[in-house]
Amino acid sequence: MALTPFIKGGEGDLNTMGLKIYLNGKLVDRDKAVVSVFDHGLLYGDGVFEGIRSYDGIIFKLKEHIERLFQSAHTLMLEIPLSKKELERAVVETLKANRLENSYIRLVVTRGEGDLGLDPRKCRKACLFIITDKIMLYPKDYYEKGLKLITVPTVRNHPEALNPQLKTLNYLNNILAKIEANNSGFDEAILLNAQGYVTECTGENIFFIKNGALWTPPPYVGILRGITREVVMRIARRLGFTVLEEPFTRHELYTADEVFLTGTAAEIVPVSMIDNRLIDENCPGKLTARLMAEFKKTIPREGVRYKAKG
Ligand code: PXG
Repeated sequence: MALTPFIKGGEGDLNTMGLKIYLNGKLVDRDKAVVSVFDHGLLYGDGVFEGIRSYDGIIFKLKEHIERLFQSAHTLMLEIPLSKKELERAVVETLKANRLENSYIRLVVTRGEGDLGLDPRKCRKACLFIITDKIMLYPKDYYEKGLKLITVPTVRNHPEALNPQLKTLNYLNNILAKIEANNSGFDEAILLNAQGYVTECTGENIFFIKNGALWTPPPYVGILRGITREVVMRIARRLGFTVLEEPFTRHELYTADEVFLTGTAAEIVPVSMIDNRLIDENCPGKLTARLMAEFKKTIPREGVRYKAKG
């Protein structure tokens, strides 16, 4: 998890012991949802995942998340044991079993059980599980006052080493960056690539606004092609912004009019300060606030509908 969320109660079972987990075709109790210590997801981080959200009985951009999961798995030559349609149904079934209308959904596929060597050919069958839980919301303060970011020494993974476009179970690059931000007392980290260009934060994409144009780094600098990022770029174009996917350095961020981050859990969250440079004292800025409002409106329209209760 990138930023620090709060768990919202009031729905489902507050005691997570009642939670049902989808594990390899079955809905099992939380304490029965266990995987082998020989699973290569655990031994090597060999696997893929998605973090998804549902809002009032609509799974936001479910098809896009499933598509990205399949694309990450394709590059890793990891065979997902369900079709896209079956996976969609499994997500809905898990939400229904837990009677969750507003939920955080974690979809995980690991290489499965193998031996202690790293050769994936030893893993006969992938392991698939789905956790649905109460939604975790970020503190209201983040949206009203903005985040304080710091660029960290850890460099974003080089795309030719482990492409950040793959959402794999190996998140150590991001975790190191998060530790560095924590140690410095900042809310979140900005990772640069080896050439010094801005990439993204530990679990969010980054945008800035300057003279009415919206900028965000292109995927080739080394970022996850965020689904929220795509939605925000589309909304911005519709609102008449010039949207630029071009590499930029920290200087462009320091001198921006407004900066914000996007992600499934965070949605759109404004940034007030970067490396102790004040970005925007009226946080969120006018244009960020407009995008935040428009984003809220798109949520009910873009997803897979389900009935959690009854
Ligand atoms: N960059 C990185 C490195 C991410 O991990 C994003 C950008 C934003 O992508 P989406 O598609 O969400 O707009 C992410 C997403 C979690 C969690 O629980 C992480 C993400 C999303 C949801 C939950 O850690 N990261």
